[in-house]
Amino acid sequence: MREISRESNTLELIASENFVSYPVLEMAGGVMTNKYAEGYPGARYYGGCEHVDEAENLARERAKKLFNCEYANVQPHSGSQANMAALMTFVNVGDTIMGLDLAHGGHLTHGSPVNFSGKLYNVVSYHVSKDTGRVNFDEVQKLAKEHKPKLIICGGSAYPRFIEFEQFHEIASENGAYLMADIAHPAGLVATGIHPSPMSYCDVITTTTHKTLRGPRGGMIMLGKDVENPWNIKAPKSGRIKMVSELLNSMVMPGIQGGPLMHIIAAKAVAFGEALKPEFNSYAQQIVNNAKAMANKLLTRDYKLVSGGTDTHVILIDLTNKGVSGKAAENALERAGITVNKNMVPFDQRSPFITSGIRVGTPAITTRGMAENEMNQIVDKIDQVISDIDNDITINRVKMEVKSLCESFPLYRELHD
Ligand code: DSN
Repeated sequence: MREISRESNTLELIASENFVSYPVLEMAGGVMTNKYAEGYPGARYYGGCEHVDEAENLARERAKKLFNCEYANVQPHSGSQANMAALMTFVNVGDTIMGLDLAHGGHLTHGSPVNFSGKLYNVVSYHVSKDTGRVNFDEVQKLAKEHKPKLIICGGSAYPRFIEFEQFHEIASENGAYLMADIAHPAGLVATGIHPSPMSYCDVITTTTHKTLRGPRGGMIMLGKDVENPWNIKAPKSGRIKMVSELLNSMVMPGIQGGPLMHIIAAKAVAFGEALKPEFNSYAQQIVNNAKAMANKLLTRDYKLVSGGTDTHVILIDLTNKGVSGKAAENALERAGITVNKNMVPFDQRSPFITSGIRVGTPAITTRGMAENEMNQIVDKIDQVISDIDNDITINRVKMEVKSLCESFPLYRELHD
């Protein structure tokens, strides 16, 4: 109950979070949590799988329709595990991969030295340009030519602009590299056509199922087109060359996972069904409208935004000119009932534990029904806290205002009835 109260009475601006619908919440908390189902529908290592088979087939079919792709594996427990299975399918330990530096908006699994991806592979990181805050394609081209990576990852966790699939595809093709897209952040925008689709440009696509897609927290792997594997790996009995989808399936299970989380897979099926409805298009468009409204208002208050704005749900604010660290801003805003995360900005002089920036996002507040008018009010509140960061009176006043705003946009009425 304390967590429901926290979620209900605060403004959730963490770009990677969202509020699932009540049916998704019910399914995620349902009895399928009890069921073991190692294997895939129709080929399990356990009896009693008829209902979970139906759920997994439904999730797969809906995912394929949503993203217009030929293959979807809905078993990865998280985005990190989707990335691990994709990388371990396409590249061998010791091979060279390229990804966006974590400190420039990438993700841990895109080659950070503290992650499996940085430990198993030879990582060459690319960056954003200092002047534009967008991917520096001159550098990507130069590094790809010099290091001849086996695979390039595009996408990230704090990149406010559309992922440039076409430009990455050109560079990957010219240099003989596979291209993997991690669309965890904009997946809901991709599914609705607001963000370009990676399907015709990338060899493999991974995502999470929450964030802008508004499903339960989990992962997924997709192929725009399933093809015979280029490594000539054959099926043991028939000698037939296996499809890439078969290699991905066996890398997810038994390669890196055992029993899939069937309650979460069933909840993914429910969420994908919701995302296929026309209302979801309006929701996804409003996420972006809200982020743009928030970005514009922040600019009028002299906040510096990495890349100058946003195309998506993410805004990365560089607080250097405000003389406040990301950590101090996150703490003060949290005390005022506004939840954000501290985030490094490109070329940050501070450590990841302090940072010079904060990342904000609009998926969750958009789910509550908030629109442009509320975005302006929220920026006012953020600004009041950051401009008067040591003043408890200001922080407590904003906290009361936040609670009152939240009460006008109730969350999970079903849990209060
Ligand atoms: N940790 C997620 C995020 O906040 O963006 C990505 O995995």
